[in-house]
Amino acid sequence: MRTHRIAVVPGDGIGKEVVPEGLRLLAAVEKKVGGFHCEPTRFPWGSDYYRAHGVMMPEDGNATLKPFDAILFGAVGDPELPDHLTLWGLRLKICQGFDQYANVRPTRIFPGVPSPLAGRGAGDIDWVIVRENTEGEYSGVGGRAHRGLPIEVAMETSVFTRAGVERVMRFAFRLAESRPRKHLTVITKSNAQRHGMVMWDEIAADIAKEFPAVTVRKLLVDAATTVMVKDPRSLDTIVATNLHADILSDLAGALAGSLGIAPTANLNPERQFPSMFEPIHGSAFDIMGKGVANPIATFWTVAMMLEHLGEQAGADAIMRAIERVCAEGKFLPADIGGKARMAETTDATISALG
Ligand code: GGG
Repeated sequence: MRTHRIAVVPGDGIGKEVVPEGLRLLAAVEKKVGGFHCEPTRFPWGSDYYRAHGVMMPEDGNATLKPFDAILFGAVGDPELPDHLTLWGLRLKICQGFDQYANVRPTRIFPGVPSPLAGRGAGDIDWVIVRENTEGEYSGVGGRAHRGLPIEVAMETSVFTRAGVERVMRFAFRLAESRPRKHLTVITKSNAQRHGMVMWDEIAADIAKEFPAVTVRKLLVDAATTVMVKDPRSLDTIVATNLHADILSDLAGALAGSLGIAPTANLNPERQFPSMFEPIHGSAFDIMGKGVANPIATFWTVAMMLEHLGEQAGADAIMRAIERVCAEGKFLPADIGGKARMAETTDATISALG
């Protein structure tokens, strides 16, 4: 029996609801597929922990997480606390501390899930967005001076390192090469941002020479929003900076039906540190406690985690079950046009494993 140690950080809001559903599905997959066991250890970090202890996670939290094989994360954000405090105190502390530089965000329209794009359905969107995940606009470099005075100033500096851009580009090219279309769209804004983004473009063009089988398209981030809506089939693998990819992947999720389906993997590809898996959606306090959150993003997230752990059969079983539940349509949550409660969607997905 292969055992994988999983650190579980449900975090805030509906993160505390969808993560237990993900673990419930995971236990069912283990039983069905056999041969492996994921041993979860829960950490109650997040905004409630902050209210009790003054920090989102302990100072030595990353040292505690380091020996685990993977981290399953829920969501972070609380309407009573400043967002920059909660995000930097937990999610970004883990992503940056563990050098999880490649954030992989697949998007697909599943048969049975309505897209808000008129006339579009399954097959029209099949994208993987690679988000640079440790620097760029999220480098944390900057500061404020003359606080509270009329001459107050705030600076937020984007930092692009050659090593940081090269490694995420290489990761994205490799991923594009592994997919049938072998096509990579490089998102940029080098017409306006003439330092970091120009270096980004230059590095993309250099790395492209290592991958002759991959066709490359360069697209300004603003134009990319139009292409995503009007010509979604022209896109396949997409690489973008931390902020650009954050925004584009929300749009991608919405176009594929709902952010409630979209998963993400924060990868340290060299496996020097554990990687972290989470639904893209946030804490969604507006629906917290109602039992109506969509657990499908967490199910797909668990599938990505299993794939990373080498449990491909388990990952495939989850994806097939999600597709069945969506196609059948009887137990879809409200955000994708159904009436099912969260637990009913989980029960249906567990039944669909069989
Ligand atoms: N599960 C994802 C999550 O909790 N995201 C919270 C958030 O505000 N993320 C913004 C970002 O990472 O840029």
